[in-house]
Amino acid sequence: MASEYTAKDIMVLEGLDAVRLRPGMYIGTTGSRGLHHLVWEIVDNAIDEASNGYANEITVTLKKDGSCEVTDNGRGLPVDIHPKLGVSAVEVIYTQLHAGGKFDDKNYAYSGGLHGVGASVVNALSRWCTVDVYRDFTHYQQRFESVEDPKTHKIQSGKPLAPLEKLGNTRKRGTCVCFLPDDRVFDSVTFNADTVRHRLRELAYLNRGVKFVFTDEHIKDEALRRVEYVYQGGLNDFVSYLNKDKTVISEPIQYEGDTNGMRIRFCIQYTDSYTESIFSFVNNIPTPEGGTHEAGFKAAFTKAFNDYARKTGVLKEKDNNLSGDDFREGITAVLAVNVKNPQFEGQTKGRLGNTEVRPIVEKWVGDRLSVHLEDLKNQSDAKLILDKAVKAAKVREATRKARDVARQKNELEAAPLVGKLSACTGRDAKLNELFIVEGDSAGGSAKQGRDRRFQAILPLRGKPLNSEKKRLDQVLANEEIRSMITALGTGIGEDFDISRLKYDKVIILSDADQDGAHIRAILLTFFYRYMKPLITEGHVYMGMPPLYKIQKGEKSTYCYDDKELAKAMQSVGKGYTLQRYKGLGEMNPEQLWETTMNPEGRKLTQVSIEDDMEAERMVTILMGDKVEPRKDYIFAYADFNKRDDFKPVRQEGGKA
Ligand code: 28F
Repeated sequence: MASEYTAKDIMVLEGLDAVRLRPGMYIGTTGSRGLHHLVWEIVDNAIDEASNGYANEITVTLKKDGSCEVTDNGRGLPVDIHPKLGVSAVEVIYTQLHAGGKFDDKNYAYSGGLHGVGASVVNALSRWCTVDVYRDFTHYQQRFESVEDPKTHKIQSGKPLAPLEKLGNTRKRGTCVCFLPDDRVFDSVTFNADTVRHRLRELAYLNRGVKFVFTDEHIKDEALRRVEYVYQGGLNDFVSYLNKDKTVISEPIQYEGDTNGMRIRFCIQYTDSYTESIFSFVNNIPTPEGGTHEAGFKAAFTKAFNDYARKTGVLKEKDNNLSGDDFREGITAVLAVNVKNPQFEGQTKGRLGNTEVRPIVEKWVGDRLSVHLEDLKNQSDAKLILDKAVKAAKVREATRKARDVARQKNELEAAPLVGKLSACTGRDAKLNELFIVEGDSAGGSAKQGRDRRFQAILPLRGKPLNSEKKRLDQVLANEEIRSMITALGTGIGEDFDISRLKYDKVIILSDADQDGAHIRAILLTFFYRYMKPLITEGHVYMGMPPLYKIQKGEKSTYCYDDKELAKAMQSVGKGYTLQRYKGLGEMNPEQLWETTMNPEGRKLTQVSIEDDMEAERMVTILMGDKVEPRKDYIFAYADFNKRDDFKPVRQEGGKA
């Protein structure tokens, strides 16, 4: 039970101007991710209050004026005066960095926030911030502003306009924080409603029974403007949501508990698919790159099922163990752990590093799974999972040769496949780029137009196999896919080893038409299912060929979308010729180099997984074998011929 906090518990460390000076240090970037971190920080404080059992409803509202309001129905921030500082606890928490007592793990055992930098960062990076506290039948309020000193033009971040005020009586309980992000700090201060909505839904799954209410005041339609997420089933409901458009073949297995100062929860359920989907979290923070908690979970899982396979005679004394891959084929799993001082690693801080976590998770999960499999009532599912794993092992054996080629275990076998590849002369994987080009004619132009020192070309003849819902042997039987695997050099699935990647950038070049979009989707599905780190580590890009060329005399301008075309037509005036490119193949090597391959002027869109859960569902719906969900999705969301469905980022100058 949380003991009572009062102002004296708050450690006071430093002012807020340091935050505005180097915002990246506190919120990562001043781009969209950093902007939304402000929301997550306040929401996490509300969630801490809910996790400690004092609140059960959290609301997030995107206001018309661009501000974001977050409320909870908890005890309300403390309002007593800090003995040393002579100001209220509210003021200390919102004006002192690292205030908020979260650093000792007395009451706030697991703080989910931006690793505890506290709400004061939000205040420091906002034009204004208003805190309302409803506590002891009294409504308190304090407002903060980041104001520019007219003389020095220096901005004082997050200054209180007045001490905490009593505004009157109330029957409400809880805390309400409303802030307007500072456009002098952020590249854009426009919140993305889908980003907020998806994250709140995820938090509702991870915080069983807590109701999350999201309102976007920019939406007119009453029905779409407000949505509630509350799941009494917790991770069970999460797995059901992830499997909504899949064919499940077993009952969910769910356990949760506390051990060694950690909270561990997991839920697994099998589907008829051939790939695995595991989503792991630490203190509610997604860890798409896995880490020690996931490693422990997988190890426990493989051991428990191998032991069970031996006990039931499915595996004989002389048989080898089945591999983790085999047991995880078709699994959808959510693993959520809460730890006191998580260390996040990796490029996007998406991997848990704490070494002590692995053995604890491995033991705890292993104990529960082995008991679960022994339990008579679970026999049928256990047998079914075993049978699926044995089949997967057989398929894996059958593809050993092809997989070895994929892993380039024997260069000899790999050779013929590489025939299609026009390799580059450079050997520096940090510099090299692989263009995967749709069609032979475009492939030919790319080969001629490229800079062969660091640009390799792999032309694809027609559409590669859609790997979703295909067995590994079918995937590896496809020549296009095999040539890609061989060219990249990393191997796939369990064998995938990013350190063997031969290129820094893998650039997909396909036409700007439906077929091109379909090829992009097929390739991204393959990478997502069999080479996911290629995406999460930021190596996959989509090339953007121009749609039009405007020519007047000697001068020609390339336009990449309709907006650029309109601007170019305006500026070039009368007497121009306009060429619309139907496909890459219409450009000669020189043009293809200039417009699409030359690092100096090309436009590339880097592929990233903003929301792992949504990516999983999208791939399942758009590429899976169920037609209904796909049709519904397309009718609901597709806007045909909308070119700016992915925004190209202009490649910085200088060599790739
Ligand atoms: C909309 C955002 O921030 N809710 C919060 C509380 C409640 C207490 C608290 C918070 C001392 C220094 C830790 C109240 N009464 N929603 C929120 N609700 N913080 S933040 O205490 C602050 C502690 O930092 C609270 C008794 N004990 C704790």
